Amino acid sequence: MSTSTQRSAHALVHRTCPLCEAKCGISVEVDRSVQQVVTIRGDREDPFSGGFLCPKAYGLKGLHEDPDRLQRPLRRDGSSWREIGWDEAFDLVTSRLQAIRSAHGPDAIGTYLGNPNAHDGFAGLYTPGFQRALGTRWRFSATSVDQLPKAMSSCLMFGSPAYLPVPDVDRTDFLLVLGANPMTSNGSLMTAADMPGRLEALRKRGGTLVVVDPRRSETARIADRHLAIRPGSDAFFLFSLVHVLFEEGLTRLGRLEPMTNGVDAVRALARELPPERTAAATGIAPDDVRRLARELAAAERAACYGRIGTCTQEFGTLASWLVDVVNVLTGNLDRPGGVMWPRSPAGAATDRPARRAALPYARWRSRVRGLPEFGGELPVAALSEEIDTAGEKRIRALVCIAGNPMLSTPNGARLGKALASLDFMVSIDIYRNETTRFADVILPPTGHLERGNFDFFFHALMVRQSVKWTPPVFEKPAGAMHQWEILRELTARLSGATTEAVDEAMLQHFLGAAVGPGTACPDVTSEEARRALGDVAGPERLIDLRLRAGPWGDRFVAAPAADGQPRLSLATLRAAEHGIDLGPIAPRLPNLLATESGKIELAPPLLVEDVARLRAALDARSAGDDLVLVGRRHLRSNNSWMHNVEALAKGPERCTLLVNPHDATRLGLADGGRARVRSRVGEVTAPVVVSDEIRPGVVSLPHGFGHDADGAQLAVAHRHAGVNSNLLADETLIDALSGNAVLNGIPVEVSAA
Ligand SMILES: Nc1nc2c(c(=O)[nH]1)N[C@H]1C(S)=C(S)[C@@H](COP(=O)(O)OP(=O)(O)OC[C@H]3O[C@@H](n4cnc5c(=O)[nH]c(N)nc54)[C@H](O)[C@@H]3O)O[C@H]1N2
Ligand SMILES: Nc1nc2c(c(=O)[nH]1)N[C@H]1C(S)=C(S)[C@@H](COP(=O)(O)OP(=O)(O)OC[C@H]3O[C@@H](n4cnc5c(=O)[nH]c(N)nc54)[C@H](O)[C@@H]3O)O[C@H]1N2
Ligand code: SF4
Ligand SMILES: [Mo]
Repeated sequence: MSTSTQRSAHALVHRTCPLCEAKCGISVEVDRSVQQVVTIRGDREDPFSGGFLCPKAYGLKGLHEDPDRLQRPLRRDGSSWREIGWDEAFDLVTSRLQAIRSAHGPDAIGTYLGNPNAHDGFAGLYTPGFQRALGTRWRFSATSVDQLPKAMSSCLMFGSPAYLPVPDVDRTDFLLVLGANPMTSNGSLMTAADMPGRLEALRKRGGTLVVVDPRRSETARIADRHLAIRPGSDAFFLFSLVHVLFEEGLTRLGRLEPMTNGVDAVRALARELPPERTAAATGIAPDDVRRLARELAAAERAACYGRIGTCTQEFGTLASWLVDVVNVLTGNLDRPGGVMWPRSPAGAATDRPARRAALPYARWRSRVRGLPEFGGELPVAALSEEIDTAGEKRIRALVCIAGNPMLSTPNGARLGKALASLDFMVSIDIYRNETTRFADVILPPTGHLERGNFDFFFHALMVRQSVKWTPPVFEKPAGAMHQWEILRELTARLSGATTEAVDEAMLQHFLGAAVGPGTACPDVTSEEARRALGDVAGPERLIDLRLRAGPWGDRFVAAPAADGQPRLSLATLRAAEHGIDLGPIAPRLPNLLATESGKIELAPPLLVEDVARLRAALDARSAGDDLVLVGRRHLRSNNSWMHNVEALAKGPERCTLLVNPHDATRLGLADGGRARVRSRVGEVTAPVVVSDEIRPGVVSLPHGFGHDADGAQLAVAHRHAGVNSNLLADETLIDALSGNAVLNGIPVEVSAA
């Protein structure tokens, strides 16, 4: 082939990275003649990311080329696997699930949804219908090892689990970060490409960054101040901060005042927890708390933000709530430079939410431990026991979609035995890994560059509003199926319908909410909308509909916008391949509030009651000097599943135990040696790194490793196996209110190995 024909097969396409929440624009150079990625760079013309990339984006090339990535359905027979056709796979899955359902009822089938579901917007459209077709209430997901406490506190305070306030990092003067490491994670529940650049800009404009974290994390290192808190004590710390705000007359709710209930109740609760009373439990000096309260109150615009460290702990819901209590009391909720609610271009056009009648909480409970449902899901810490505890109502089959609970959820050893005992398991996944090796059938969807995407979730969390359409980079390979097609097929078969009927029902449902009387498009009829949307079934037409009826939608009218604002439809997005800037976040209160009272509930009864549990723990916390385990993330790693890409996995060992020098001496551990870590439920051995970046009394081990399982097909990951930190996580340790697993602050014993 001559160089010119080689070049003519090259093309440059602009997309969004699907790997994490930052949603960076990527420019992918492809060689069409061989369907390969030549290179991946940051898209400098993307208005949201401006060219920023982290190293993981380049890993998309390795992911696309990975010979271990599954291309055909796999069927297990004992310990051997063979490829089967899609029809045979669907027949098998539906007949087995139906048989179990008719014999034992729909709740005999459990479902688990993992994190990548949130990054496949097309599939996400088809998941609720699939869940309805299964009819089970025994639904689990990564939510309850992640943001469940924040969803719950937001629901109680503002009326919806979707109302997650996002820090306005680009305009704030003071950012207080608890239990998050955005320099490495690139931000979470805060979609912000280039967090390093945004934090640097904050410092450059004279702003202040304070980080509260047991480890001097990559973010703490660039902060003005780092407060090395004892794990699991954020609720004490925040209560003391609130105490000082009241005590020194520093609260100023401003325009929030008339829309807020419960200020006095919070004042009364905080009265008992001055910083002097909580210092032993938190490890933070009273003067540091007082100074922080004064600075927060003095800042023109401040934002308080908490993430994984504040959620995955014993008082996760209280800590998540108190983060926003601080934002309200300092008048920083819903104002520029504080925390705000971005508008989603595919969301509701106006803020006229239905007031919440009943909380989506504890409407049913798990069978064995009685853990509460929230938002239609049960806490995943209960999954093993719901399978392995005898009883007519136990879970006998599991549908696992883009999830790796073996490495992501507590007590991996017990879960492994439970999964092995199931009557039937099916995984929808791109790998045969630590979890999917237990499945009877694995259904592999197309890879990340072979599918289109639209970021429903993350558009609603963007620190600056913007929108981008991501068509596939490569055509779907012959004989492959997208995840949305797999879910549509399963839905159809389980409900005895055709796939056409599944699509039609979805379209009607979406049309009902988008056009006609009482909607954002009152003068548009269903028929008119249908004509405009075209008759190609599938996700694209639904997204077009949502965009057109959304806040920036064209409302099915051809007239150009008079105000210079874009008028969105899928066609306008297709024409803007780098994405469209939709401006800074704007205030939305009081209209947004969906609480029964129509006000911000600063002291919801469920949370107030839970404070008794917190208070009861204070003395034990203050006395305890036991070692506890926390996690950490690495820039080149993505939870449990980007470890099979050599370009990312190579380099120094990452699955190491960080130990403070003081503890190392006490325990007889040497840097470079090995340590045995034991908890109530398990034991692992890991290489030791002695460093004062971790506070005394705390050791840190990343999660998502432990790739040495028999039956997995992960050649690269196997060479960098590491150990599964969730063999140590105890399924009985939960935030009692939400049921979220405790993954930070696990009591452990450490000794030299
Ligand atoms: N100890 C400890 N445990 C933790 C955490 C922690 O901080 N510490 N963090 C928790 C958090 S925040 C999360 S979100 C969870 C994550 O928990 P999970 O979602 O259960 O695990 P992931 O590691 O994200 O694994 C994703 C799975 O999806 C597959 N996959 C990847 N992309 C796709 C795709 O596009 N389609 C399909 N069908 N499959 C795909 C991968 O092969 C893998 O099997 O882990 C939690 N567990
Ligand atoms: N590179 C990379 N990026 C990722 C991921 C990844 O695996 N790798 N995962 C993605 C996912 S699914 C998520 S949810 C996000 C998570 O995003 P982040 O929450 O920003 O990420 P983490 O690194 O888990 O940060 C948690 C921090 O909390 C600290 N911590 C532990 N216990 C406590 C405590 O009790 N109190 C306080 N105040 N701090 C505590 C830990 O030391 C750690 O520094 O990252 C996303 N981005
Ligand atoms: S930070 Fe990295 S993984 Fe996340 S979207 Fe950007 S390039 Fe992708
Ligand atoms: Mo997560």
